[in-house]
Amino acid sequence: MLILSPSPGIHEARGFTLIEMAVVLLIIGLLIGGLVMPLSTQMEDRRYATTQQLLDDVREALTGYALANGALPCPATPASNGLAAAAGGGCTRQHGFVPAVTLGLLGPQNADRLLLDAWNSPVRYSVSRSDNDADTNWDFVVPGEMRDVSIASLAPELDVCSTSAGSSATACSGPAVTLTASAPAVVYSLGGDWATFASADQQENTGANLGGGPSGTSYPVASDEVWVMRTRSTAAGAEFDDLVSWLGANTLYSKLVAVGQLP
Ligand SMILES: [Ca+2]
Ligand SMILES: [Ca+2]
Ligand SMILES: [Ca+2]
Ligand SMILES: [Ca+2]
Repeated sequence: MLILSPSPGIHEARGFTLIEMAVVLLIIGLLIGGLVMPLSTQMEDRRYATTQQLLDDVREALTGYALANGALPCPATPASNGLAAAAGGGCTRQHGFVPAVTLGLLGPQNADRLLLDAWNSPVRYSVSRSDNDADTNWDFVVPGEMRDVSIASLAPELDVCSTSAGSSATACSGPAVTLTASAPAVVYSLGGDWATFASADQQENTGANLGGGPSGTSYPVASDEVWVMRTRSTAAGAEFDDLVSWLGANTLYSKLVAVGQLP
């Protein structure tokens, strides 16, 4: 005789209870939420990491250029076709852009031949204008000047602080907030909010404008010798997503000595 109805034991083992279904749906919901919701955050993280790597590459290229030439390159301008903007072998431009063509750096460029960060904004580059032997040639950007002045007398003056509070045009407010007070060069990105850069700390990294290139764009650049670098924040009034990197003077000296560019 056929038994058409399942035994009570099999019937109880079938399917999911409502509570089990609710737990499964909850887990799926959390997984989807975890993947979808912070997608913009993940993309921003990636842009930040990509730009950090780009700044590292630029620093390495700057160091290599100094090893070969005994000086750092002058910054580029929107009108210099990606080349170091130097007139007659000198350099009188403190704030500008990475001279990507001079450095042979590959990467996306805009219509003004400026190397772009992950937010399609040009990577900024500033140099020391220290002239300790007072011959009107800036010591770090004119070939032979570092050697002429000698290590003991070289005095790069660029500062990076962890806050803009209390800073002057030439220094951070004190040692506790000073990341460096003697950088020969600073390389920086204004991050995703490069067009607005709200907050005092981000405004510390701008202050002037530089244009004159084929695109007609006028770009905000630094205006003095002080920058701010700190952790990212989206807090209203305290926004910060800039990336500021610098060459270490002593690292540069030791490498230049090793290849005979400095005695
Ligand atoms: Ca000099
Ligand atoms: Ca200074
Ligand atoms: Ca920014
Ligand atoms: Ca500043």
